[in-house]
Amino acid sequence: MKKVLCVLLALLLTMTGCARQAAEPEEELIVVGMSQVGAESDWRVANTESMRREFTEEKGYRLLFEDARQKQENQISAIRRFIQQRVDYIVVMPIGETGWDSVLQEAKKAGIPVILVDRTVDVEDESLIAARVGADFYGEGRKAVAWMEQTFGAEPIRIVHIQGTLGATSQLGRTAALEEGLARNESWELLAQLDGDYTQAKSYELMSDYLSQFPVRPKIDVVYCENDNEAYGAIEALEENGYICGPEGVAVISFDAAIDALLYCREGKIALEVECNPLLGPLAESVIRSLEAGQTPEKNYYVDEQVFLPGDITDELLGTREY
Ligand code: GZL
Ligand code: ZN
Repeated sequence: MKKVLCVLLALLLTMTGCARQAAEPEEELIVVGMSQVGAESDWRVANTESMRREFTEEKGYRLLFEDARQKQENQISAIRRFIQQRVDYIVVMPIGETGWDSVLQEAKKAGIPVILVDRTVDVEDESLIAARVGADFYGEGRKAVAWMEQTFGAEPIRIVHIQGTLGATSQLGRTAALEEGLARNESWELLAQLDGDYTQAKSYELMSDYLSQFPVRPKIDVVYCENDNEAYGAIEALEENGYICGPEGVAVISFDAAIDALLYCREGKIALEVECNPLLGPLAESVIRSLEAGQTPEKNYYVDEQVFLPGDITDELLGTREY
């Protein structure tokens, strides 16, 4: 008899228990549609991880994440799907700066705020963007060029320039800084400008093709790589062709400061690392929080970034790195 009573009591408890849950309105999740460029670099993978860590159910979000595989048309169709699904916010890491006006007009008409992360877009109507969380890419480039001016002064130097994805804000800023440096220093010679598209494979291939055209290896003083994955590809191609990357040979400059690149830098294979911080999730989430609270966020949020020389790369520093 006692057993029956216990079973009945347990049954009653679970019944009221699940009834209580049913009675509590399911905590309204904030639905965020997120369009990511792709997975072209270590930086991009770390950026995705940072965003996913922030927009979780525990923190009150339902994240609809779409990877555009490096194609703007995939980003535009993802944004249109987010509008149809009537998400609460759209977060875009835009691949390039142009071609966004109409789809962002559609988002505005639907009353869905758009937050840009990382790169920016070039639109007529600034009100299409609620806020941007990213970096000063032109400033990053200027840090690299300042190091070149300090290191080489008016010495004649021969430079190979490997650009990032053409039209990306990060490529435009880093390229502008170098081109200004070339205009300022007539003893600097630009040997080649290659479109590395931020990938290791493409940079390896282009650097190898470039070097293969010479019967005798040309003197190269600096290879200016617009991200670390390009630097990995360029270093492999240079070393295969008998070049030394280091203080006695080619000075490789790179952007992002991923852990693998910092290790190359500690060995001296990369002369200068300009940090570009991918951990933009917390800032992006704080913008949505402020919009949820009815506040007007800043137009631009910039992350702090530094530069690293071989001597800076200690075990302590490496221990603090998150990507
Ligand atoms: C920079 C970002 C760039 C990184 C590359 O914020 O746009 O794109 O520097 C990435 O690694 O591919
Ligand atoms: Zn940056």
